[in-house]
Amino acid sequence: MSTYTKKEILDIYNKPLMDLIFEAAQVHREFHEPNKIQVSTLISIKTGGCPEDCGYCPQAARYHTDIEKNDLMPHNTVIALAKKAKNNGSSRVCMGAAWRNVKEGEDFENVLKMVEGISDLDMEVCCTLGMITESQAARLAEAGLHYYNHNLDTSEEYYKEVISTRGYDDRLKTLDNVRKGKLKVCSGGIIGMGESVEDRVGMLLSLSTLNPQPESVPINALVPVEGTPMAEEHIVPSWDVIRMIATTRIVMPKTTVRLSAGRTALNTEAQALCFMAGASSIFAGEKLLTTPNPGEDKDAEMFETLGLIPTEKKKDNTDKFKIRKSLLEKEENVKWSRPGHVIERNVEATEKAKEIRKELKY
Ligand code: SAM
Ligand code: DTB
Ligand code: SF4
Repeated sequence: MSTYTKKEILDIYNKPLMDLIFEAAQVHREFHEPNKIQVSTLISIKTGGCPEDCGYCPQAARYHTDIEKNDLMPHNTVIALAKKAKNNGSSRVCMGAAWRNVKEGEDFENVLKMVEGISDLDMEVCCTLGMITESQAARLAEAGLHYYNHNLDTSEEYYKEVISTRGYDDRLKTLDNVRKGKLKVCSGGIIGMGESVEDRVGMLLSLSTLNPQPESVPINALVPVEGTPMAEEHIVPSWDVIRMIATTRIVMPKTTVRLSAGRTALNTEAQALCFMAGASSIFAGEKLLTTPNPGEDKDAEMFETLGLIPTEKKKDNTDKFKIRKSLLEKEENVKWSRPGHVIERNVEATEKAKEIRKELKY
């Protein structure tokens, strides 16, 4: 894997904008279908009351923000929201929980069942639950999780200005656990938090030198929220979002670049330049986790205007997949209460079952 130095990434970021977009678009077209956009829907399965002090986050308990706090959402509600998301064209659901880390116990067991339930809807599943251990990552993978999101957020140097309750090393350790647990890595960050261009580039250096590089990199523009320490930050100029997306695309050619939080501040023209420059995914719906997002109607209009097509879930819904999956269920003695609801699975899976899971990436 060839990677770029910090100086090289900085030079890319600072290119004349037309050159930067053109170069990024060339890389994008080499590895991705330029008119296809993967669409994910976020579900905030546990909202607010988080013990961490991330300066941007409305869900930190210590900031007085106007969000509705909730304990873990019931299984049926999550599945109903996932079905709705599928009907609205999403191929993936990302469940977010305002936890510092995943704790063993009832809540984690319930999250595993949610992962199974969504995966049985033939959708891809992603989670962002805070820090996790390698064995928790492995259990999520076994339940059918595809990606785990855990952002580096900014450069190692600027991290201390944003969060004091954990360090950059903690973040990197979780990413390592995610990899070892055989999950795909989704990790990116936020721009517009008062960081310098060097910090943006520092974050891209950290991400692009992970080996292997993350399969997915969300680029968020800060959504300043009343009550958080970053409430008074200015909305980041759209040019910075476009530069950041383009640079990400060039230094991580194969990754899915997600144009994430902050789209309500971008008009269709600015988003079009982001897609041109390599963004290949968005979050759909009226709400991200707690903050506003453009909503399905607006996005449908934008897709129509730009001739973009939402991608479907990667084709594993083949007969071969179904046959192998039913064999796997036999191997693991899976018992169902009704379709989609596993009530028992032999966790001491046989070697054969493990092999099939590996083969199916399931
Ligand atoms: N608690 C988990 C964690 O921190 O990893 C998962 C949830 S957390 C809300 C997921 C990500 O949302 C953060 O890492 C951050 O990048 C992004 N985020 C949170 N608040 C944001 C805001 N106001 N604007 C933009 N992005 C934000
Ligand atoms: C990511 O990088 N952005 C998404 C997803 N990963 C989980 C979350 C954005 C959250 C924005 C603030 C909010 O809505 O609370
Ligand atoms: Fe908690 Fe995650 Fe928000 Fe930080 S970003 S306060 S860890 S929910």
